[in-house]
Amino acid sequence: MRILVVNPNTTASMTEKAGAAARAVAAPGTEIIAANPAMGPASIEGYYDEALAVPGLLEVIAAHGRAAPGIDGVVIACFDDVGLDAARCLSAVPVVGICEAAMKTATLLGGRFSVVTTMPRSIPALEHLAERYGVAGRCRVRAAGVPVLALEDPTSGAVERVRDTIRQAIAEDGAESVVLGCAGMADLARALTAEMGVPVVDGVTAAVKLVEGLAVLGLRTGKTGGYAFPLPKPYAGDMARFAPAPQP
Ligand code: 5HY
Repeated sequence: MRILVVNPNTTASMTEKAGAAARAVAAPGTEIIAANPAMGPASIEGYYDEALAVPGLLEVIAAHGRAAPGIDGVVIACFDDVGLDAARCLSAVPVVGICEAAMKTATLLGGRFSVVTTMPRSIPALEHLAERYGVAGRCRVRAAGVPVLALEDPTSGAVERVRDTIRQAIAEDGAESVVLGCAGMADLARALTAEMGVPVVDGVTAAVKLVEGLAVLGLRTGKTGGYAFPLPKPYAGDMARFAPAPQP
């Protein structure tokens, strides 16, 4: 089985970190391909970055979808589940976003959970996703107040800020589990689970196990409704190369 883990931003160290976390939990025989686009934002913090990360994300998925041997599933390794719906239209194989994977995993581990993300500007988008995934009533979203790329710098103090925010979530929200709200935190889950005394969920690894499960069950995205393949039509200007091709 081959799973594409795509980081929609252009920071290679974050892609490597997500790839390493995925490989650490992948089943024997599962090959992880970690990739990021060459175009787009260096990190995704808020709606504007999110919107402009989508074309690069879709280009990476399309390229791997056309490649041989193909892929059996896709993980979108950004906690905003960037371009999830468009990716499910484009791809024939299961596509799972790390936010949805982590939030739904947390619902299996207790009643209330808190999400600890990076910047306050990321909170509204994640609250919308919690609504969409049907978990808003049992989830609180908090920000550690650290830029995404500070997680790539061990001298930045970012991890300590994340720790402090988790402790606050446990003390003040009654969080029975905590979800790490950024792919850049994928390497922290196990140590934080041991330290904090509550399950700390990382979305990258949760999504890999979900995609493996769907592939083993032989289940793929339904193509009769909203996730049908895009209709072929001309695209103009710089977007011409994104014009949907007729399905074989
Ligand atoms: C992420 N941004 O997982 C999100 C987290 C955030 O570049 N990778 C990013 O803060 O929204």
